[in-house]
This record gives sequence, structure tokens and C-alpha cells, in this order.
Amino acid sequence: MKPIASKPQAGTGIVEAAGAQPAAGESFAADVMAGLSARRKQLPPKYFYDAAGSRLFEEICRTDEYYVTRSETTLLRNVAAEIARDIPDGAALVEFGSGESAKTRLLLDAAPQLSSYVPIDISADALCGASGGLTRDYPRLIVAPMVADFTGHFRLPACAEGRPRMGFFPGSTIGNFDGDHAVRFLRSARQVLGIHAALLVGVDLIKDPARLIAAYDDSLGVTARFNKNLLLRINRELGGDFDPEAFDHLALWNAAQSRMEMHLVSRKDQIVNAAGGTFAFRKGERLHTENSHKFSVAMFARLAAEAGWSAIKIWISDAPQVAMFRLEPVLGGSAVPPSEIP
Ligand code: AVI
Repeated sequence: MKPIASKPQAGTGIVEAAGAQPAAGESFAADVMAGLSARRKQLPPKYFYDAAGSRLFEEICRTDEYYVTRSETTLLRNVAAEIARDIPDGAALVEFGSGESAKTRLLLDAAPQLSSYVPIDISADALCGASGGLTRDYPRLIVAPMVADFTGHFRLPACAEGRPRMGFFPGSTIGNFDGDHAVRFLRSARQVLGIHAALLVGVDLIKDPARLIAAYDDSLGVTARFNKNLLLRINRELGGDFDPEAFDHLALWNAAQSRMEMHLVSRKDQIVNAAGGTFAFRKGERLHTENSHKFSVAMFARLAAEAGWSAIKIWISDAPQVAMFRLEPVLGGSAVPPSEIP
């Protein structure tokens, strides 16, 4: 893929990665058409995150059952000083899918030697909200937000040029990538960050399926609303006529693929119109909306190695366990051979 030029958004200080990508609405319509026409109906989870979906996700993070955010925040708070010791003077912190940059402050507080922070997100609104507060609270830090699809290839802004770079990808979002997409993302992050870089990645670890299922099917029904918001979003943006009450939320553990899955299950035979197409659902038919892969330490180290990264340090939280990996590019040899990682 060719590098994409950057253009500033008027008056915001936010830089937008430009390129020959389809407009957001066009790809949503095309993905809905393709996903609902498939033999096994499915939709990409990235479409969960419109304004309503992002608010529901924040609410999920506050439920008793969804441990991922709490465990990772506590872990980061405990190890931020240790992480910071290995961040060189003047380094740039580059966050992929930064959202509200909530966990970033733990690193910024622990590593005053950082010269700049580049939050990258597909949502200009989220970047705007987060950047103002950071500029106020860290006056010596250059904050250079970028609107981009962080899974693609783009060039970092000038403040990160010629500086050591620390990539940051918390939240277990890597688990939402399917098949070789996780490897492709890690490869492209390696290209974007360059060889004098490190990457911190937050990963959810395999645990008791009952714990996992509760986290993705909370008792207040917030995750169910998050899942069904995808149908409401199709109604709002693509002229759909989904009745969310005609679908049940389903969260299941797929042991063979080591992942949690979310589905919407049709409660009856029904016909739905959306994105200019007409789609038949049989009673009990599933629409697959999300995979959330869970890893052992060895599994994730192997995945990172496939993408040219070596696991240098691994921190694990108290139960329910999540992990934070510090990866460095493999330069002709791995510091911790994946086969020797427990
Ligand atoms: C954003 N992502 C890491 C969440 C996850 O755990 O896969 C999304 C989510 N889906 C349901 N609950 C939370």
C-alpha cells in the first residue's frame, strides 16, 4: 500500500491521514451488503463504534462483569514506572486507536521524558475531546492527534520524526482482529514505528469460560444493547428496518478458536431491508458480530514473532488476568525465543 499524505483539519490541530480510501458511509453500506448476503451472516465489529456505541462501550467498561478495563488499568498503574524506565529521553508516544486516551495518562505521568504524543483514531470527535485536556494538563508535551484508520499504513507527524518511538495499543483490541489481521496490524505498526521502536500491547488472557461469558453477557444487559446498537446504526445510517427486539444477544466461548464470540440470533423467520438490499433471516439464524480472541502468553508471543516483533517483557495482572507485552522489532534474532516463553 502506498504511504498516505497528511492534511490538517481546519481549526482543530488534528491531522487527517488522506488517501484513496472509500468514504466511511460507502464502506459501511458495502460491508453490510456483503455481510448480510453471506451464507453465514456477519458484520465487522468496527461498526459498533458510532457515538451511541462508543457510549455503550464506556458503560460496558463500568459493569461488574467486564474486567478487562479494570484489570489493565490497575496493571498499568502498578508497572508504569517500570515501563517508563525503558523509554528514552525525547521519545514520541504513538497510540493506536486512542479513543479518550484514558490509560495514556498513567504513562504520561510516569514518563515526563516523552517529548510528544501522537493519538491516532478514526473518530475526530474522540481525538478533539481527549487532546484539549492533555494539552492543558501536560503543557511541555507536543500533542499531535491524527485521524486515521490505525490498521492501515500512514506517515507519522513531524514531531515523531527522528525520535525513538513507543507504540501503545492497550485494551485488548488486538483480540478483535481475525485470522492474520492481527499479524498484518502488528507488521504495519512495525513499519509505521520504524526499527528504533518498542510497542506496548494489552492482551486478554484465557480464563474460565464462565467468567468470559459473564463479561460479554452482563446482568444489566449493557453488552446486549451494545450488540443491538449495530442494527439501530444500520437503521439510522443505511435506511434499514431492523427490529432489535426480534433478535437475541448471544455470547459464547469458542474453545477451538480460543475466542469469545458475539452473535445476534433471529427470534423468528423475518425479512429485513437495509443498505438497498433485502435479507431473509430464519428463526434461530445467527448474525456474527464480534470475535474477541483470548491468548496464553506463548500464543501471543508467537503471533508477535510472526509479525517481526520479539516479546521483551511481559507483565500480568492479578485475576481476572490480562497481560501487557513490551515488544521490540526483531533485528536478526529474538531476545526471548517464543518457544521458551511459558
Ligand atoms: C474493544 N474490545 C477490546 C472489546 C472486547 O472485549 O472485545 C469490545 C467488547 N465487546 C463486548 N464487550 C466489549
